[in-house]
Amino acid sequence: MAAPTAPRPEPSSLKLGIVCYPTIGGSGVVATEMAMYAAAQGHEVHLLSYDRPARLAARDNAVRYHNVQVSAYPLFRYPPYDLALATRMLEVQENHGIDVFHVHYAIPHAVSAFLARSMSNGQLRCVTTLHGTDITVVGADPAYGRPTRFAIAQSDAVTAVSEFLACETKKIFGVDTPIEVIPNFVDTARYAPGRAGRYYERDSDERIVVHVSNFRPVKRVADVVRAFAIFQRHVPARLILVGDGPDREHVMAIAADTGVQDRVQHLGPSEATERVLADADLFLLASETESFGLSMLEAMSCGVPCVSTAVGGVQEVLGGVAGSATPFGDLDAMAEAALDLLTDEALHRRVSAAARARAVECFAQDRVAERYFELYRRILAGG
Ligand code: GMT
Repeated sequence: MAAPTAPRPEPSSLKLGIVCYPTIGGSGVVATEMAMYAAAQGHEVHLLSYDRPARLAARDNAVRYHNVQVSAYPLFRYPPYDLALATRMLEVQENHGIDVFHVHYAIPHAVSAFLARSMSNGQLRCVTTLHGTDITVVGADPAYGRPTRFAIAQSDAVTAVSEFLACETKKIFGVDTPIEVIPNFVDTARYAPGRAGRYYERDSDERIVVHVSNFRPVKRVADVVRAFAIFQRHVPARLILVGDGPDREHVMAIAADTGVQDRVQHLGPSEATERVLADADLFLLASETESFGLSMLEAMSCGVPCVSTAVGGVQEVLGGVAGSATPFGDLDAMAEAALDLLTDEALHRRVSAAARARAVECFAQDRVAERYFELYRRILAGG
């Protein structure tokens, strides 16, 4: 955060505090993967959240988890999570001598970090990573905008996961704080083509189309189903929906309305997405806005061509080679792009190889994580 603290000698191994939401959304996934990667590199990593993140629980790792408990007092209609988090950050700072906290998703984490830092007499350093709706949807809400803008400006460093999001942040908040773009990353060894062998029983000509998300309204999963309903008339295909969230029932109702319920299969969020994606022929995303699209990157890393709405930072991820971007809400265009990829074998092979190559060259975990380590060290060196 902004107040000056004495520069410290650069330690080779860092003590990191990572704060995130534990849910299946991309910001929690990126934060948890970063925590596990940093711990595997020999750094001491403390992860703070209100629940143990799913990805952390699933694998053995050296990350130390700190639960943020919010007590419910009858007076509290809305228990103050931001205060409880600030207190937990301060305790972890005092007990473990954290070098840098890295908070993922600005609301309310950046505000809690500001409070913790104020309570620590400026001893606490914090990087804030902006992910998407913390700026474009929630951050733009007048109820949250001013403290979020303030806390972003107070961070020692701010990063955004795409150029689009960095620009939106400046536009929406009018901040002149430098925002470094550090994209999301993927474990290209785990998300790899053909790694899992055949995952689905299927007829030889049946195509598997996958969508992965948190089923929030912004994801427009119903549009994924509607586009699928259009192109499955021309090619035998099955739509696999992975994840869960508020729109799931609505989405399954749309599948019934459009007469494709037998061709749409919903898998819960705990399904190993790397296995599902590795055996897919196409990834579909119909979001209204998407600062990055982490699950799309995971599909690319598995060599799966993607069709997405041309919104937010999606094209920065696709790079014009990993699939098609079609206008938001234009379901015919989306269906046509999908059909092209599913019926032209040479095109599919070419785009599949390009998607994998782009994931490896631009978004591999080790390279991107190194940029965060550099940033932490710059802050510690007082830069
Ligand atoms: O902003 C959200 O909807 C939640 C957030 C999350 O926690 O999943 O998603 C955002 O962050 C992801 C990770 O950086 C990005 O891949 C998503 O594109 C972004 N979502 C939106 O912009 C809608």
